[in-house]
Amino acid sequence: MGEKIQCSVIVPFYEGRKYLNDMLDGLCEQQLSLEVLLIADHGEPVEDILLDYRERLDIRFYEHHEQMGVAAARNLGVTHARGEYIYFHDADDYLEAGALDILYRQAKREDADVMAGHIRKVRYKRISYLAGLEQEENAADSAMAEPSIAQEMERWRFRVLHACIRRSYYLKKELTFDEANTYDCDMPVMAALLAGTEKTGVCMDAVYLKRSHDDPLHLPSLEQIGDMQKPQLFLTAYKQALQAAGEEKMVVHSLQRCLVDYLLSALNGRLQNQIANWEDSVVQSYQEAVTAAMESQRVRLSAMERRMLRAFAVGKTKKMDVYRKCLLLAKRRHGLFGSKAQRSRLAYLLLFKRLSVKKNYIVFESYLGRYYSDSPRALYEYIISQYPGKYKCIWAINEKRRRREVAGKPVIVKRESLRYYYYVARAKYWINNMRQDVWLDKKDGMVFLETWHGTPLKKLFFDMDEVHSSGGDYKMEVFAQTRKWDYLISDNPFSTEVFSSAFALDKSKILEYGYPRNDILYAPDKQERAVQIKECLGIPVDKKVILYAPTWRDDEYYQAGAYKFHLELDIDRMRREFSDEYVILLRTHYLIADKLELEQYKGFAYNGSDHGDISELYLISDICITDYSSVFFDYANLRRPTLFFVYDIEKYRDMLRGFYIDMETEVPGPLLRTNDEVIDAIRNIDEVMEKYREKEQAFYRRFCCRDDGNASKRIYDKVFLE
Ligand code: C2G
Repeated sequence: MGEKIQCSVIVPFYEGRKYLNDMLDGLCEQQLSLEVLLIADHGEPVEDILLDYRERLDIRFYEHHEQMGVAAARNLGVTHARGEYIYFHDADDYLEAGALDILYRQAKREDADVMAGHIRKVRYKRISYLAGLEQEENAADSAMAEPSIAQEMERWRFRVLHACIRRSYYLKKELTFDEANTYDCDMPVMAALLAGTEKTGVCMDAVYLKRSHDDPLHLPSLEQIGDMQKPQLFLTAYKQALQAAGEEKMVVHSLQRCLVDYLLSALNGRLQNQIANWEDSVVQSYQEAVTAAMESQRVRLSAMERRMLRAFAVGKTKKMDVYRKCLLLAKRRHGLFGSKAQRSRLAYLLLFKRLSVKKNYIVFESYLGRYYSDSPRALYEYIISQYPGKYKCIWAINEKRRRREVAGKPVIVKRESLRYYYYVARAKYWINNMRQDVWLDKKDGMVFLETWHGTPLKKLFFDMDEVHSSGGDYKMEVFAQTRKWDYLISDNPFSTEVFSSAFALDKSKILEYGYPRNDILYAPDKQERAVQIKECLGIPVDKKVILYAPTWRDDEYYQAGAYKFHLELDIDRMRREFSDEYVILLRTHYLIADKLELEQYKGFAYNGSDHGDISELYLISDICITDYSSVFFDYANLRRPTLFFVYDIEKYRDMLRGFYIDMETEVPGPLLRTNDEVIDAIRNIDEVMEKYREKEQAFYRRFCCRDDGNASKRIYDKVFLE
């Protein structure tokens, strides 16, 4: 390649192989002549990934033979760079198509020594970003007026990322990144670059996507690492940067703003290293630095922030704490005061938590209090029948009308009410099938039994590539919640493996004892029960039942916890074809907010969505149609035919979730994409059964091996008697 290199892209790499393709794909979509200097910092191997790009990119690969950090990697990159401009890129981020071209052209047009582009935060992989899944989140950001370079620097703490820096200018300034500073080596370099020239600019059209890591446990970004050295290193970098900025006021003020923001985050507990844990000498250095910064009137603060920082600067810790709490409460207003539930929470935090634990109290909860159902119900019914009067049982049931479904005479409370919080604060045992309320604290002596609610097909929590239905802190929230679990129930060896990775949970906590909710499927009187259930639902006893029980879709929702449902199954045709022999029983997932309109199919289509326990619906069904719901693992206990209506499998599997098993080859029934195929399969259900016999047998052996009708007993004995 004889042509002039316009830009040298310097990329340090340590770990996070899974992000590299996005970064390299982004670079492939730039037109300018560039060289990519990838400096491996003795972490995961990457050569195999680079091979695929050799044709399209001029990649130069360098290695450190021991881990030396980002600063050293960048310094090495600069010594090998030959381009007119140098450009620093992180290995886990990526570029919009043409972003670097735009940035470079603007730098040339303005004859800039430093031309910075626009950095946006992003949570998703490049394919999802390009498909527009984060557009809304970025809309506000795009509406922002063109900032000055100083503002852009404050926003990103003087990062050197995503800026075209004239190489001759960089070399003339004889800059190096401080290799002793693992976390904050950017600030002094950028400050020196900006202070030394007037030829700087910002180009908002050139967009760089900075990935927020949603799994700080397995793959933390540098920012997410909780190292005690960080505050000291930040301050060192700040002082170096101030020195480099010299008399350049704009740069000095922006640096001071960065210091104040850093300190506010530490004081408010948003940093990994909260200020309460800092050493005295470090606190003292910050007191001096912030006093100097506050003297400059350019740092804009709210009155409360200013008071808090002043109190900090003169060491008035108590006063500072009062201001800090006021600021926090003002922010958390919605968390603690607003509604009834929030006031109950406050009572929990301030009062109930101080009360002693009652050894015979058990709190039960299923699907956030929406149903009296599932494994908590099965365990409860086992306990009250085998140990009547031994325990005081409390059920969280939200709707009054559901209370009459509950067997025995438990205390019934509404979830998140005052009484709910009173009982969860006092009960020794909690039995829940979902993640518990994030506010709940576990005291010594309390026992949390998590039953969970299904063998997983779709990827869960720490195994999810990216989370579409929740915010960026989701995985860490899950991590904190699951630390409180003493036992987690698993239905089979497969679930045990998956749960230990998906919840990052030690296997010693997992009870692979089978599902209490499936005990009913082995009950000696299940035939009689089936007749009663049919009668209760108004289904003619002589009709066979097709159950349709699909799951929810992460990207189709109204708000958190309320999802949309679109009925793709052609009920009209089903009625025409099968109403002589069958009825259809529809059951939406508990997260679905939409109500089914079945009036026009009276006598053929029945709505089972409101029925507490789906296991009772399994009992009366002759065929089950589902999709990606864990329903089919439980239904397999009955050894009856299952059909999979998977009209959107590509989207569900590839974009939203990913699966643990291969649906094409491992499930016990056919994958059907159209209504024609569904109707055909029902018409020929015996042949379908025959065709899938071997798969069904293997599936049953693999996933139903622990269920035998006695799971409740096994679990009770372990948790309550041992
Ligand atoms: N369920 C139901 N009705 C449906 C679908 C599901 O009552 N139409 C119940 C079943 O008991 C099922 C459970 O809810 O086992 C979980 O539903 P999934 O569709 O599997 O979805 P999700 O709630 O996301 O749980 O490990 C399991 C996973 O966590 C999935």
